[in-house]
Order: sequence, then structure tokens, then C-alpha cells
Amino acid sequence: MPARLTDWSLALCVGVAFATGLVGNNAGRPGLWWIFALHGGAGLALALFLIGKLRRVLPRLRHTRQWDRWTIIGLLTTLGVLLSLGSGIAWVAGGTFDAAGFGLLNWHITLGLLLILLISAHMIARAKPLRRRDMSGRRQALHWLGLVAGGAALWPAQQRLASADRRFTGSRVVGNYAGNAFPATSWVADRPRPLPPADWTLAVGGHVARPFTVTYDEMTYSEVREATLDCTGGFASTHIWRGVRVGTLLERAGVRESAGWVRFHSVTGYRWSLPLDEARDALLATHVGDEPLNHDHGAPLRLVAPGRRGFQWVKWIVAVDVLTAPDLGQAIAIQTSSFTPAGRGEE
Ligand SMILES: Nc1nc2c(c(=O)[nH]1)N[C@H]1C(S)=C(S)[C@@H](COP(=O)(O)O)O[C@H]1N2
Ligand SMILES: [Mo]
Repeated sequence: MPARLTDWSLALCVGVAFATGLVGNNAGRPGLWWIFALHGGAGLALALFLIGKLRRVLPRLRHTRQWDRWTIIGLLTTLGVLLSLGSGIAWVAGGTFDAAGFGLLNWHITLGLLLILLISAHMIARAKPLRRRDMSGRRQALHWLGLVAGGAALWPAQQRLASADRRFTGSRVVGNYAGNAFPATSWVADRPRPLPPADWTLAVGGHVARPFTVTYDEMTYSEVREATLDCTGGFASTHIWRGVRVGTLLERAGVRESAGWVRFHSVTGYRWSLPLDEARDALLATHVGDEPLNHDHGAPLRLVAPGRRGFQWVKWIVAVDVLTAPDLGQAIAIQTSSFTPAGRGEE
């Protein structure tokens, strides 16, 4: 296969894996399984194209006199590809790894992001345009299709060999219907002080006719939802949650005509929002199974947003507000909340 076709195919595989990785981190509905299939298929095709590339360039690397400063970037890029692929394959195979508070799937994501930086630098220095003659010819086309199809065919085989009980997102199933006995986690490191229900209130406001504040005992928690919390760190847990329907609070407040989004605020500053209709049907949970939520799982009140990934299930909620437009700052707030005094548990 022409060198340039191999190289651009590698770039394409990395691009598809990157895009599907980003989208996959937000995907929680089973209908989106194909995003994860594309991610895996792109990774496996990448591995196949990589064999050709390494066979071409590794022998050249012996001539150290011909190295230039970009050779190091090329080598680091190779290492980045191998580690990204390796961590992904190891995750599917049931591997575990823990370093610096990061599990294997978190490392896979981190390595993938690093790889994007490296490969960008490598391509700026080295990429050559793809010419018509790199893509013409029946043999070349068949060879190329063979490698892409190989990646696509390896994916289901790899899934079959995968150990453990996994969801379509790749998350491992743990602690279903076990009350509070499932993993507790944070996006960064939120660890607020406990919020005793007696001292806690919930404020409902924003684009509503009648903003109000309620105490814990003023609400009834009789609404139930069965839903799966699926963390992008790689675990998933299904429970029957109990609490108050968001729509019940919104009806009392009287949502204005202009409203389109509902935002959930944690005491730490962590926040996320959902489109109005979806938010109405979401749950503010006080209980998991038969147990009151414990502190680590967000007591006294946490969001249960079926079909959304875990990072959107805001814990330790103290306020809900109705918005007219999406909240663009939320993506930053979830990174910074752990560094606020409340997020550090200092106030
Ligand atoms: N306030 C707040 N809510 C949060 C988080 C956080 O860091 N702070 N982490 C989110 C993430 S990443 C996940 S996966 C779930 C974890 O919920 P659990 O600890 O009950 O398993 O909570 C979400 N809600
Ligand atoms: Mo998470």
C-alpha cells in the first residue's frame, strides 16, 4: 500500500476514534450503541494499518544520523498510539489498573487526548498530501477495504471474548439493586460536608412565576424510577430510585413561556442542565432502593436523569433554576467545583 495512503488512513482512524470517544462520553441511550461500535472498529482498524506503517518506518530508525527533532515526536506518537490502543483493548478484556486516582478507562481517555496533541504535531511536521495515484488501482483499493473490514470484523469477535458483565457503553455492571452499596465517585474531586436534611433547603427559581424555597420535610418523596447510573469512568449500576418528580416542583413554580432548560445546582458549584421536557420527567432522588441516599451518593437530594451519563446526575442539590437558553458555563463549572471552599468541604 502507498505510504501516504497508510498514513492518511491512520489519521482517519484516529479521527473517528477521537470523535466517537467524545460523543460516546455523552451517550447513555442504548440506541447509540453504534457510536461505541464505531469507536472500537476504528481502534482495531488503526491497529491493522499500524502494522504496515511500523514495517516501513522501524528499519529506517536504525540510521540515527538521519534523525531530526521531529523524529522524537514521531516516536512519542507511536508510543501514544500503542498505549491508547493497548489500554482500550485491555479494558474490554477485563483488565484493571489504578494510578494517580485514575482507573484504566480514565487512562484510556487521557492517553487518547494526549495522542491527539502528538499526532497533530507529527502531521504538521510530516504529513504529505494524498495524491490521486495513492488511491487508484484495484489491488490497493482491495487491500485498503480489507484492512477496514478487518477492523470491523474484529470488533464483534473482541466483544465476544470480553469478560465481565458490560453495558453497551463499555461500563462494567456493579451493585445493581444493592441500595447504597455501589461505587461513589466524583467528576474531579467534590467532597462537600454532609448536608443534614434539617438544615437544608431547596430553592426553585429562574424563569418562573412564583419562585420558592422548601425544606426537606415539606416535600413528599413517592415518585419512583428505575434507571442506570453509567459513569464515564467505567462502572454502571441500576437501581430503583425514589424522590420527587422535577415536573411537580416546576408546576408549583409556574414555568414561564420563554423557558427551555432546567439547571440543577450542587452545593459545591457543580451544575448541569437538561431540556425542559426531559427535566420535567427526571427525578430528584432522596432514596436508592429502600435506603435513604448516603452522603457519598449525594444526600439529601440528587438528580436521576435516565439515559444520561453519570456526570450529569448532579449530587448534593440545593437549587433548581429554569433557563431560556442552554448553560454553556456548566462544562467549566464541573471542572472547577472541587476547588471551591464548599467543594473542598471547608464551608
Ligand atoms: N456535585 C457533584 N455531583 C456529581 C459529581 C460531582 O463530582 N459533584 N460527579 C458525577 C459523576 S462523574 C458521577 S459518575 C455520579 C456518581 O454518582 P455516585 O457517586 O452516586 O456513584 O455523580 C455525578 N454527580
Ligand atoms: Mo462519572
